[in-house]
Amino acid sequence: PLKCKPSRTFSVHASASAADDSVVTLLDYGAGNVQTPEDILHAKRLIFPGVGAFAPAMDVLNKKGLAEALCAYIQQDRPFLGICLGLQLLFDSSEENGPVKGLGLIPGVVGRFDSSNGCRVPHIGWNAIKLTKDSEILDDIGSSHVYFVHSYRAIPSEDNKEWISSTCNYGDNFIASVRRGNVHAVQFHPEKSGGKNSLHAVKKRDKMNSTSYSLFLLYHGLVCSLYSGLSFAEVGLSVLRRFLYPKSEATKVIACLDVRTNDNGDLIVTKGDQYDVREQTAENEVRNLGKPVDLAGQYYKDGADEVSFLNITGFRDFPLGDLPMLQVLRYASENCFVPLTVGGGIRDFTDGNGRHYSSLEVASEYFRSGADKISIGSDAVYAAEEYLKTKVKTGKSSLEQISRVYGNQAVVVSIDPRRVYLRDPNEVEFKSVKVTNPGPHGEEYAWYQCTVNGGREGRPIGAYELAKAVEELGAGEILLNCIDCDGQGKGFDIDLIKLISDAVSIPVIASSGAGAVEHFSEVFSKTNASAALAAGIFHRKEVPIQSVKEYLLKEGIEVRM
Ligand code: 1PR
Repeated sequence: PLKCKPSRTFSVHASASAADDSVVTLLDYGAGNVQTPEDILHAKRLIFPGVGAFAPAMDVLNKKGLAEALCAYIQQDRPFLGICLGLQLLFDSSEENGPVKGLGLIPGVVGRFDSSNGCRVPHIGWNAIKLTKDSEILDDIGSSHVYFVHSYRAIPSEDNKEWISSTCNYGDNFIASVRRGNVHAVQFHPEKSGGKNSLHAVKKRDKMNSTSYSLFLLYHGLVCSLYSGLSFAEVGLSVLRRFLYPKSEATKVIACLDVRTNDNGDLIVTKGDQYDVREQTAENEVRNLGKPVDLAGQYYKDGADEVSFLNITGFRDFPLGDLPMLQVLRYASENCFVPLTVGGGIRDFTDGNGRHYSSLEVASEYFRSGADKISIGSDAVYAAEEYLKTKVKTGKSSLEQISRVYGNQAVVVSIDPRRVYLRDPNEVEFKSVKVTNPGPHGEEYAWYQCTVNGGREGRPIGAYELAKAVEELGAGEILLNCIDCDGQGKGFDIDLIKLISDAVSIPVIASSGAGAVEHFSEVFSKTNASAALAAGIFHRKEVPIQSVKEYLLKEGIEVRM
């Protein structure tokens, strides 16, 4: 239900009427939505996902009179579930672009994670939580890890301790959830925390008929239905485990779908060799490896921690004209309860009729269609070049605008570098590394030249310089490809990934070249990558995601099983 297109009110049962207690109101204050304070005051139960950054969210809530209505609703102890920013807004204030005043219902200041203690910020990943009191809605979490994506967090204190129902450790011990009476809020994303799910599983487990099932939903405040279908014994064990052994962060395995239209006009998943996606046949057709929605659903079931869609011809097509891609996202998000990232073509655009679309509008449409994060390629390269040249942050680049409105945790920068060998590191002004495997003429060094337009054009900037610049401009994560390794199955470019993951304090996703389970453990043990992404081996069913995770676990690397 949480993946419904943002709506005012919807029902968990097709037959429910507005007077029915099973009607859930989803508070969506953004995107020109027309919600009013009355919608809140008349809600039977309210879910508040809270999207974007703290300041713009509070601004809208105040301007529309929603803040007052929300406070009244919560103070009356009516059923409420806040998610992520929907938790943070309950506190006194936030340091995000602030200080900014919050709803003031829970004492405390929402502050930024401290990256100086070695943790990457934003915090994007799967962590175990420690229950501190009966939270009712957390007792059914089937997985021992839940998904977080945030740069700011609230800290437990004497003043707010009566609210806290669970905490999590990520450098700091922070508040993972709060509960008082019927009011619940979670910092993590239950709707993205996978688990065996789902409504059906819960229903089956408790042998409920429709009526008692509906009561169950009401009683448990809706969200627990998003969690696993484990037996009570398993649930009990998992709860006990979390009390006793809260774990650290799990590494992530990401499945990537390179999507484009083939010569017949069908949207397909393709996969290139060093970015060349055409078959070496007389027809030279685009390699077709399946349908995007089907594959995404499959990878979710197989245990992928995230799924990425890259619209690889987005640089030349206008994404808002590419309705099938938006539809793919909508359908995929109905069946994938892990985070979805989408990239390709995110930039300002003027169409044939002279109508201008900002990159923010493009990104907003992707978010509305079900994306949790957007990924910017070419446009981030231009923004970084400009920034390095002028040393001025104009605030106008797509990267800056989108991260300002949606928060930097929602903005990934995808880098497409190509290795350029050097005999002497002083031959170029860009950062180079001593490579593990010398070049074709015995060169011992290389720099990594950034490219745009799907690797078609090299730019005068290195991956190292780009990564540092985009971090300063507001990127929350880096997707680090390598054209030389793409589709080769010989392993990730460890030299490159080490260079970049040591240079920035935001999370880095290692990509390109995975061919065996050992390649995943190698990248996690030799570099500071937070996640590893693969495409070809999953599409060709050479290595199942489950085997990758089992191998990592065997090697002592924490994963979400
Ligand atoms: O420049 O903002 O429009 O974004 C375009 C996006 O499309 C970028 O993220 C860019 O990486 C991607 N892209 C463009 N052309 C291609 C291509 O392959 N011809 N795909 C492309 C990039 C690389 C990875 C791939 C990994 C893992 N593909 O996404 O999935 O290399 O593959 P492997 O495990 O099989 O080795 P913009």
